Amino acid sequence: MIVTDSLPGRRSKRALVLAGSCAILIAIPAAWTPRTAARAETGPTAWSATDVGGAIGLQISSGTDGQLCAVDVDPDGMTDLVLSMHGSDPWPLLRQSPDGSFARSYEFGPVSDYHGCTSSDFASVNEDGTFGPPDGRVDFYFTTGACQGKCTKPYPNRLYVQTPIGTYVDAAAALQVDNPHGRGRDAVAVDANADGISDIYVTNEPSSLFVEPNHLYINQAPGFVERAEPQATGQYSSKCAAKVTYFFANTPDGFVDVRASLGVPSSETYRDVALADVNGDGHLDLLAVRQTKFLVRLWRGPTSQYGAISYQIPLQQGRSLAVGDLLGSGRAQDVYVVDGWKSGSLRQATDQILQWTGSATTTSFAKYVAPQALDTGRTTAPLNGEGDQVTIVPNWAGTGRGLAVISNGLYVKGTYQAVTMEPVLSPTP
Ligand SMILES: [Ca+2]
Ligand SMILES: [Ca+2]
Ligand SMILES: [Ca+2]
Ligand SMILES: [Ca+2]
Repeated sequence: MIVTDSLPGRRSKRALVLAGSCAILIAIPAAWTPRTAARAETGPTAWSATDVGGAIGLQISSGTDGQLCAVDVDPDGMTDLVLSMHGSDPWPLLRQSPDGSFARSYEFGPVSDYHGCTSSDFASVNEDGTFGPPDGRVDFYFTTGACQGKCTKPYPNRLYVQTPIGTYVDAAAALQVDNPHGRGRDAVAVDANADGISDIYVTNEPSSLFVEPNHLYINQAPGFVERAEPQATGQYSSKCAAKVTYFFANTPDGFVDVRASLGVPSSETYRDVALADVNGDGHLDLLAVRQTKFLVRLWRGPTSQYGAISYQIPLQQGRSLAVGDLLGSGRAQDVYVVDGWKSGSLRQATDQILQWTGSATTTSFAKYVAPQALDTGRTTAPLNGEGDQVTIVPNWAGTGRGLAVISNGLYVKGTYQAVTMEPVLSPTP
């Protein structure tokens, strides 16, 4: 998953942490301000997880290997989606209506081996077709794989800059962020040099023919220049191959690996990771998905930090997690965990939704079972796809509750799910 602090209209802070294991890349602001909304004093006593994908236009079957984008493009206050189709189809822009349904309004082509998407205001399109500085309109950056690094054909990343009429023009080559032989994986929009303008950090998987490191592209508005980052770029691809997760802090001297100083053991590798204040004490906690477990490392002060596992549950084939406000408490502290398909099983393991129920001295979560993904028509396992990534759309349809959008087509096609937590009201006595 990707969390970015550099959405349009929100000035970024300088320091951030990046964590990576090939396809994991997150950025967080330096300063953390706890939200103050209170938990409802009264309310429903039970919740049910429901897949509403069919009703709202998201029940789409596709290969999905890659990170979708969730951002308000209009902007009308409702979060819109660019769905990952991997290399199956063009990636559609689906705009959210007030009733919570999504309608296709644009397609990002051509069909290519897209793996990642990140959004921010990177540039603008001038009347004469040249590119100018950021203009307040949301743009999109797509990373592209490169035939596993085994061919000489270029597979450029795309920087789709929004025009005043809501169409998009690819500026990647003109602004020098196309990286045509990089085996692109995840990317994140982040203001690395604290000038108020979104920059781009892109990760590349190692390949056999072209050895491309990761890149940090600094936005000159318009145009990008690469900033040399020995820690974060030159060595990163080989680290990715070694399946190591790093925590990079952005310092005046560049990115510095702060994993050890955070107390996180180097033996622990993550398939996905998030930093969120799940217990509401004002400090970010570390949540992670490994292949066989979901774990929480609550922040335990300046000396012990993330040094202890506070909570864990076993997984069959852990894939991804997202943190958001799924139950309408006013706090982004509910967790959706994607458990995927384990070889030998007929279907995916069941995803789980976790709600913090602990206190200042105890650590506990209420667990809710998520609906299974639909069968895809396959006659061999996995019948319902594999389980891939989860993204939480905040305040879906103005309900105050988030919508978990789950892709399931990692290596074989799967159907998107859109899971909402619905209150189960007790009958009046
Ligand atoms: Ca919108
Ligand atoms: Ca723009
Ligand atoms: Ca910048
Ligand atoms: Ca906390």
